[in-house]
Amino acid sequence: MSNTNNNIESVLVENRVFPPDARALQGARISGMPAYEALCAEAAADFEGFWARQAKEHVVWTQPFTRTLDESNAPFYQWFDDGELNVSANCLDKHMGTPVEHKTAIVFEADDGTVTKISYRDLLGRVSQFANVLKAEGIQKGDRVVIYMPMTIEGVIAMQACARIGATHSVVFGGFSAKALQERIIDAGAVAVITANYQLRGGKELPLKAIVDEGIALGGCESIKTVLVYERTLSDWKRVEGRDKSFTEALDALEGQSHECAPVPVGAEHPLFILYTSGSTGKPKGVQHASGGYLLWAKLTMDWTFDLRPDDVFWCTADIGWITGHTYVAYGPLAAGATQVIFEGIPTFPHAGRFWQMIEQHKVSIFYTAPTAIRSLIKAAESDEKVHPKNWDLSSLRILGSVGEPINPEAWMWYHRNIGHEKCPIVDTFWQTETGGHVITPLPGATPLVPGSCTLPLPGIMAAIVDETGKDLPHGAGGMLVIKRPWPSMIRTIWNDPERFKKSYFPEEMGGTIYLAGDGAVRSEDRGYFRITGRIDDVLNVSGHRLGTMEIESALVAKTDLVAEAAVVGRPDDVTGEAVCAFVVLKRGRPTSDEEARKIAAELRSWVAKEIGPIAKPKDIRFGENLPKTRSGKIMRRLLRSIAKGEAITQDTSTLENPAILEQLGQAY
Ligand code: 6R9
Repeated sequence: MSNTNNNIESVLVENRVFPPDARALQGARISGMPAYEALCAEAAADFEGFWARQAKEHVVWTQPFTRTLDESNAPFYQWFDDGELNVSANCLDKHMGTPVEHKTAIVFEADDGTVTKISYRDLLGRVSQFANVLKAEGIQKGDRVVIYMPMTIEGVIAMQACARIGATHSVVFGGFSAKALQERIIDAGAVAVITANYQLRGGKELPLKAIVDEGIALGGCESIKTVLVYERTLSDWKRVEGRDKSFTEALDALEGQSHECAPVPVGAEHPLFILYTSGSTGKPKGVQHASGGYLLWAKLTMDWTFDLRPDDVFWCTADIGWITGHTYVAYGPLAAGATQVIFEGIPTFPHAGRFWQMIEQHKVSIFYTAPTAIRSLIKAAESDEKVHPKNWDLSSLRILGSVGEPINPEAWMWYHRNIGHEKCPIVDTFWQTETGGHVITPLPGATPLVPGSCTLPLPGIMAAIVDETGKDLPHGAGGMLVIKRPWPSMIRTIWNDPERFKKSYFPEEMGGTIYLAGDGAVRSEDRGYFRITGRIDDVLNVSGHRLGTMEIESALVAKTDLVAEAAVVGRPDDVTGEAVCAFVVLKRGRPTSDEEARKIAAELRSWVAKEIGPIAKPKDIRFGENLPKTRSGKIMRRLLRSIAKGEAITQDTSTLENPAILEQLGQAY
């Protein structure tokens, strides 16, 4: 990947260091490196004691735990397993009778700029009422509920209401297709879908409920008994009698009944949610998280990584359809009693200064976004003075964050100068759907920052870089990122597929108990800082979204009237980090004109959008008579990656049956 390679080169010579200044150090929860090191030492000396202390301090237990960590069935680790709690009570009820009760929990800014605020007290009321709706629909503890919602207060309410009654939610990102939704409903065995009639993004009204109908109509979704519809807009939606209800109707039906809903205590290991993510095979993995350990992590990392203070205004721009929107929108900020901003729209509507305008308007003090957003806003600011961040007052900012993919030092420096005005620490947080929350990240009041590096593991996270056999590698040597000991918010299993869980994350060659992240990494020789070099499996990272190459390949070959064979690789892209590049063999042979090639490419793109979602659409499509293969018939992916990048071919191509295809594949549509 030339982009990443450039980044690597610039990071290799990266010797700029930004120690925390007086403002960041002062009053920080973890102030200075000795404080960080003391926590690490405590965790190393008494691992279980350390986590027990954190879990007692940060979580309200209805039944205290006596066992901290059970490793008897590793890698199916269990944390605090005889304890009981309710996650929603830890986010809402806990604050009643404290100064947080009447504090604003959520500042919601709609796509059109309308602002709505809700206090912790009122949010508790809304979540309780909606939890009563779920109960009235017969939804019980342990049932799975699919949530297909826009970024709204109601989306968070839906998640919290599930947690309140012990139902396991599975949020599906609103950009996923009917087919993707159907697959997730079936795999999770969901009994209900919570959705909205439409979502509003960039001034456009996009259907959600209609996609739910379409997904269910694809078949196999008989488990679904209820579809609850939030009427986000006034537009009509089609109703299936006996199955569908609007939020208003469902709430009206409870008229006269108590608005309260006692939180249902669940065991610490009770599955709070399943979130599907891409892996190396065609089928997405249902990453299952527990209640106790996950909630602990959401709360703890708000304190550690963001050094949250009572008067902060926190804004994480992630959608609730991704893990970042789970931990740092739906749970973490509420568990920590923060005021947070939730934004319905997109960063470029009505203009590319929207983020900066919102920071000024809501006096945001902690801003957490993805490198891809930063890069696209840099581009916009460079081409149009009017949307440059200098036009807005960003002095409320105290801490900046980055997540989702490696941030290149150039983007880091721009963020530091133009958004942070050289005063705000940038926390480059490395983590994954599977880790539940941050695992390797700077601490704003302690860690000297190096652009492009996620620096050091959080206390208690035993991260290391190893070779294929699990042997530690010296600093400076690139290898595989692993975490050698379990941690409370780790993935518990893959829903319905414990074998895949073991195979994907705990390789036998390494002993079967060490967590393999799936990323390559290297530690700097001087400080031992981690730098993530990218995925080592067949997973692409496009705009911070994980996409499996196999998933896209299966979608392409499912277009059986057109496609004979397909291979998908990633190539670097200045804005999205990586871009999807597809190599396709058509049944009818190669297109005979540019016009035909463009037409088929467009058809294939919309097909992939239908099969998976618009985010998976290939940016480049190249047509060949066949694909370059080794003698044993394996697709030469390394060669495809070189072609996709447009770089000189250095691989041995002598085994190619048909060298002419190299030329054919040179043209991208
Ligand atoms: C939280 C989230 C996980 C993958 C991960 C890695 C990449 C995330 C990163 C980063 C470098 C960072 N990634 N944060 N790479 N620096 N700060 O994004 O979860 O969607 O599961 O993606 O994203 O490759 O393995 P998820």
